[in-house]
Amino acid sequence: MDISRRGFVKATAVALASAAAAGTMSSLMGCSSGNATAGAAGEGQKYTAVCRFCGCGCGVICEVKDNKLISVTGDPDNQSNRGLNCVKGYYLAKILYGEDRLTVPLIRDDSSTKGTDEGLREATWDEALELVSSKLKETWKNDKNRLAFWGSGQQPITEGYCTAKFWKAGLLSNNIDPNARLCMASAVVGFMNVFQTDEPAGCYEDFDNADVFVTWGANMAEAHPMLYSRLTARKLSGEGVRHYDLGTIKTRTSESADKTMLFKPNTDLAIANCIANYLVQNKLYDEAFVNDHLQFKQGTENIGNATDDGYDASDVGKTVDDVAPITFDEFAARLAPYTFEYTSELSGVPVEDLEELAKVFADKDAKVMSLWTMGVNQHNRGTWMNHNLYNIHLLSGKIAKPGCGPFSLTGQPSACGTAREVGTFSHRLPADLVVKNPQHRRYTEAIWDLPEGYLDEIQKPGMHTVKIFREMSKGNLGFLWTAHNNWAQSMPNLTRFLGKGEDNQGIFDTFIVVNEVYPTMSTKYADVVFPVALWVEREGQFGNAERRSSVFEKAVDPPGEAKWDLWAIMEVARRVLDGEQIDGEDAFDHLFGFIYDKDAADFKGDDRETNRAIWEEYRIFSNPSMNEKAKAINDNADGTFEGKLKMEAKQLAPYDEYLAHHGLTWPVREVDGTWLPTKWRFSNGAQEDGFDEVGVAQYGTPGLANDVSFYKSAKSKPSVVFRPYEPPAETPDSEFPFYFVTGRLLEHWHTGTMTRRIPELDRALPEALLNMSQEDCTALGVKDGDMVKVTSRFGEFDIKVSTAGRTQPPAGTVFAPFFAEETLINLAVQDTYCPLSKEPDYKKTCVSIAKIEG
Ligand SMILES: Nc1nc2c(c(=O)[nH]1)N[C@H]1C(S)=C(S)[C@@H](COP(=O)(O)OP(=O)(O)OC[C@H]3O[C@@H](n4cnc5c(=O)[nH]c(N)nc54)[C@H](O)[C@@H]3O)O[C@H]1N2
Ligand SMILES: Nc1nc2c(c(=O)[nH]1)N[C@H]1C(S)=C(S)[C@@H](COP(=O)(O)OP(=O)(O)OC[C@H]3O[C@@H](n4cnc5c(=O)[nH]c(N)nc54)[C@H](O)[C@@H]3O)O[C@H]1N2
Ligand code: SF4
Ligand SMILES: [Mo]
Repeated sequence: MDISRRGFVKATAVALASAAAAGTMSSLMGCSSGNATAGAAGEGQKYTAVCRFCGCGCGVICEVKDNKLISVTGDPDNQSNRGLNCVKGYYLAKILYGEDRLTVPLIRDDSSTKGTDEGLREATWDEALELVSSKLKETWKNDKNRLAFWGSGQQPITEGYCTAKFWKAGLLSNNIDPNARLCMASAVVGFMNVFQTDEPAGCYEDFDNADVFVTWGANMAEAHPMLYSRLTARKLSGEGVRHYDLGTIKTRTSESADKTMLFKPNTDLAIANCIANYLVQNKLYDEAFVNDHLQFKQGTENIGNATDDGYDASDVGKTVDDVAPITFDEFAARLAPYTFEYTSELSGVPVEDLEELAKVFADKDAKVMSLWTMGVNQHNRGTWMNHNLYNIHLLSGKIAKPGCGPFSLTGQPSACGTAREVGTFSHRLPADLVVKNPQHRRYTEAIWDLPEGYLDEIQKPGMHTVKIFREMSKGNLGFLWTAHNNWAQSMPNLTRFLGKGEDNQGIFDTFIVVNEVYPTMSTKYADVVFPVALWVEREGQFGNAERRSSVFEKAVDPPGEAKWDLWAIMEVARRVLDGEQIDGEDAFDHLFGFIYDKDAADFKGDDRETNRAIWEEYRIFSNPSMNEKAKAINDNADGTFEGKLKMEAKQLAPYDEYLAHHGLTWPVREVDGTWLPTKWRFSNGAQEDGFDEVGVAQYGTPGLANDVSFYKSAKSKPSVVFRPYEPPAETPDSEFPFYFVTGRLLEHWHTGTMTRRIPELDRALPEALLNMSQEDCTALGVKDGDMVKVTSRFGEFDIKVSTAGRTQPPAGTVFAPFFAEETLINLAVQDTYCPLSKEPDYKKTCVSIAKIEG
C-alpha cells in the first residue's frame, strides 16, 4: 500500500490548510482553570469557549477588550482538540460583527409580504412578546396539533433542556423536533437498535492509535478538519497506517487516502454485507466475541420509499421497525449472496479492492476505525447502513478498544449534547428516555415534580421535522417557532412549502416566529423575528462527537436589544402559562421558578448561576441518587440489571467540573471525590499498554470476556441485524439522468449566514458551483462558467458549472453545496426519508441539466 509522492505532498498541504495549532502555549497560559482570567500578555480578558461550528467541538480561548472579541485561539487544555483549530475557528471572533446584526425585534403586519425583503418593521420586545404569546396561546387552546417548535443541534444544552421542558411539560406537546433530524437521526436509531444507548463507544484518541481508517461517505477534510488533521498526522507518523476512502464522489478527503473506492449510490449496503459475508464464510470473525456478546436479527424488507405523506401510516410504514431473532446460521445464509463478484458488479468497485478491504476487518491485529457522516445517514436506508457498519465491527470484535471502533461523526456542535441528550426530539425525554415508555414518563415526572400520570398525555411521539414542514405547506400548522436553524434554506424540497403557486399557500397561514442573529431566508417568512445573543454573548454548553460536554463562557454583551434565546423562551412561557396550574401551583413557577423571576421579567441569577441551576436539575436524569423519588423508580425499574442502569448511563458531573477541566466525556464517575471522564464506553478498563487507567470506563461487570460490557444491553446483548441492499429512492432515467449529491465545503457553515459575513471566508469561497465531470460537460455542451438549469421531480434552480471544484464527481453524478442563498439548491432536493429514522436523503436526487443560453 503506497501513496504516491504527489499524493503525499497534496495530503500534507490539505492537512496544513485545514487545521493547525493556533496560538502558542505560552500566550495561553493562565487559562487552564477554565475561568475567565486576565491575559498573560496583558492584552485582554480571556474566557474559555468551544467553537460555534462543527461537531469536532474544538476548545477555544476568547480574548476580550472593551467588550469586544479581539481574538480567538485554540485551547490547548481542551482534550478534544489540544489547541488545534481550522480556518473557521480562526475567524470565529468575526461572526459576531457582521454589519447587519439583528438588534431590534421585528414584526410583519401583512403576511402577504412573506418571501420578500419588505414587510418587517421594528417593534419593542414587549409588543413582539405579547403578539407571539397570544398567537401561541390561541393555537394551543384551540388545537394543540397545530403548533410546533423546530430546534437544533446548535442550541446550547441548558437552552435545549428548558425548551423541551416548556414544550413537553408546559404545553404537553411533542411537536418539537431539531434539525438533527436532517442529520443524525439515522445514527441515533442505529445506536438505539444495536446498543440500546446513543452515541459512540470511542473517543478522539482513537485517531492517534488506529492502524487503518475507513471513511464511508464522510468528507472529513472539509467537514471535520481538526479530526482530519489528526487522521493525516497519524498516517504520516505511524508505520504502515492506511486510509480507505469510500464514497460516491471524489472529495478533498480522497486526496490523502491510500485508496478511493467510488461506489454506486446505496451499494454501500452491499459492500458492508460483502465484508460480513467474507468474515462469516471464512470463519474469520471473532468467535469468542460473537458467542459472548451478540444476538442476531432480521427486519422488515422491501420497505419502499417514504416519498409521500401516506407512507408512515401505510401497511409497510407501520412495520419498518419490526425485527425478529434469527440464528447465526440463518444470518450467514442471508449474507451468502454478497460475494465479491456480485457486490463488485452491483457497486462498480473492483473485486480486488473489496477483497483488500474485507481482509482489513479479518486481520485480528489491525486496529480499524470506521468513520461516517451524512453519506450514510442522509440515505433512504440510512438506519440500515448504520446497522451494516456495526455488523462488521461487531463480528470482528473491533469496538471499544483504543484505536479501534465504529465512529459515527456528528455534524453540529451540540447534536449530541443537546438535540440527542436533553429530549428535543418529538419522541424523546431527557437522557435517552422516550415518551412512549411509562417507566420513563414516571421517572421524568419525579424529576420535574409533576403529579404521577401528568405526562401520559404525551405518550405518542409528535410530528417529525419533514412532517412539520409538509403539514405547514398544507395549511395544517397554526404556529411555528424556530431557533438556531435556517429552515427556508436547509430543508429539502423547499418547493413544497416556500409558497409559490396556488396550492402552496400554507406558509402564509402559519404564524412563524424566528429567533435569529442575522437576516436569513427564514426571517423573510417570519411574522416575528426575535433578535438574539450569538455564541459567547451568553454562557452555554455544547456536547461534541466524542461525548465531551464543554462550557463556553459569556465573554461579551449582545448588541443593541438582542437577548439570550432562553430569556425570550421564558418570557413567552410565562405569558402562555399564565393562569395555568400544576399541582395547585402556578405552572410557570412550578417548572421554571427555580431560575426565573416572573415579576422582574428576568433570571434570578447571572448567566453562570442560571446555567448551573439548570444543569444541576438536568443532571438528576443520569444521577438518580440525587432525587429520592427518581432513585426509587430507577431502582425498581424492571428490577433487572438492565433496567437499573437505564437512567445512569450518561452520568454527568457538577457544572463547575466542566469549567475546571475544559470539558469532560460522559459517563463521568465520582471516585473518592474526583470526577473521572470516560474515554471508551463499554470497556471494562483493562486497556493495552500505554493507556491511562484513569479515565477509562469501569462501567459494566468486570470479568466478562474480552474486557467489554455492553452495560445497557447486558440482558439482551447488542444486535447484529441483517439488512439487505435495496436501491435508492430514485435512479437515473432518460428524463432525469444524473445523481445530484449535495453537501458542504470547508469555509462555509451550512446556509452561510455567519461565515459569508466574514470577508476572508467569503472571498475564499464566494459562490456555489455545480461540480461536474469533463465527460458530462462535453456531452451536454457546457464548459466552466456556463449557467445551467438543474431540474428534478421536486423543483429547479440555476447554477454555474465548474469542472475544477474540490469535489470530482464521476460521470453521471454532480455535486453542489448549499451555503448560498442565491443558489437555492434545496428547491430541487427530494424530501424522501429513511422510513426508520425519518431523515431525508439529500445525497441522490435525480436531476436533468440544461444549459441556459445567453
Ligand atoms: N465546513 C463545514 N463543516 C461542517 C459543516 C458545514 O456546514 N461546513 N456542517 C457540519 C454538519 S451539521 C454535518 S452533518 C457534517 C457533514 O459532513 P459530511 O457528511 O462529511 O459532508 P457532506 O458534504 O454532507 O457529505 C459528503 C459525503 O457524502 C458521501 N455520499 C454521497 N452519497 C453517498 C451514499 O450513497 N453512501 C455513502 N456512504 N456516502 C455517500 C460523499 O461520498 C461525501 O463523502 O459536516 C459538519 N461540518
Ligand atoms: N442540500 C442539503 N441540505 C442540507 C444538508 C445537506 O447535506 N444538503 N444537510 C442538512 C444538515 S446535516 C443540517 S445539520 C442542516 C443545518 O441546517 P440549519 O441548521 O437550518 O442551517 P444553519 O445555517 O446552521 O442555521 C443556523 C442559524 O442559526 C443562527 N444562529 C447563530 N447563533 C444563534 C443563536 O445563538 N441563536 C439563534 N436563535 N440563532 C442563531 C445562524 O445565523 C443561522 O442562520 O442542513 C441540512 N440541509
Ligand atoms: S469548525 Fe470544527 S474543526 Fe474547525 S475549529 Fe470549529 S470545531 Fe474545530
Ligand atoms: Mo448536520
